[in-house]
Amino acid sequence: MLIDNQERVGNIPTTSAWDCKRKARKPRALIGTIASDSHTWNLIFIDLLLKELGFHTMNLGPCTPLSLFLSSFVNFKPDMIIVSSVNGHARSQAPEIAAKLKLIGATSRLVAGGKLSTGPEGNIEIRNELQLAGFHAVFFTDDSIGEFTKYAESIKSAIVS
Ligand code: B12
Repeated sequence: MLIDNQERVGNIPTTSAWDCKRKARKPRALIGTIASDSHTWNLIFIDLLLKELGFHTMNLGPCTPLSLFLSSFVNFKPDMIIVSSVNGHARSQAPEIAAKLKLIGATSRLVAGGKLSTGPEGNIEIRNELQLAGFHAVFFTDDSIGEFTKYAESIKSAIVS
């Protein structure tokens, strides 16, 4: 059963009812990309991976408008938001997503991953920039899927246990 945000913040249930509902719900993940990126299979890959890990997912598709990220955050109330991008423009376009989500009070874990730049040399700088912009985790290495899987599992266990 999904827990409505209103119920979480406003009308706090008794401990036993709360525990029961928390154990019952799946973690939610919102998946999208920067507005210029038309690549699709990266999004589908992350979507399927998270479904396999037990997440309830919403895939916003390629060239995700920023406004769709914001409205979907409000409606879907994700525990984690993933910005997956491979066209090399995440460095310049992903920070705005973090900034606008912060403005509307989003507290979800915010993650970026994929081919974030046009070469491997700037990746450390890009990770630092994106973390400064508000991303909690940035994945770009060859073993990023393994690291990301562990990260997602830690979010899931914080919610369901
Ligand atoms: C298919 C493809 C296209 C298709 C996309 C069709 C579609 N509907 O998806 C088309 C022809 C439209 C296209 C266009 C372009 N493309 Co293209 N494309 C590819 C290609 C060949 C395969 C991408 C793919 O589908 N891979 C399959 C998926 C499953 O893998 P993936 O995307 O790599 O994602 C993996 C990882 O990146 C990672 N990952 C992704 N997201 C995340 C998120 C997290 C959190 C984590 C942990 C991991 C992760 O995990 C995934 C699975 O391993 C790649 C080259 C390649 N072999 O990778 C180039 C590539 C991505 N394209 C590239 C470029 C430059 C372009 C264009 C700019 C070309 C141009 N001049 O027009 C345009 C950009 C269009 C745009 N506006 O974004 C470059 C990007 C360069 C960079 N980042 O340095 C690549 C790498 C080709 C290259 N070597 O130069 N492309």
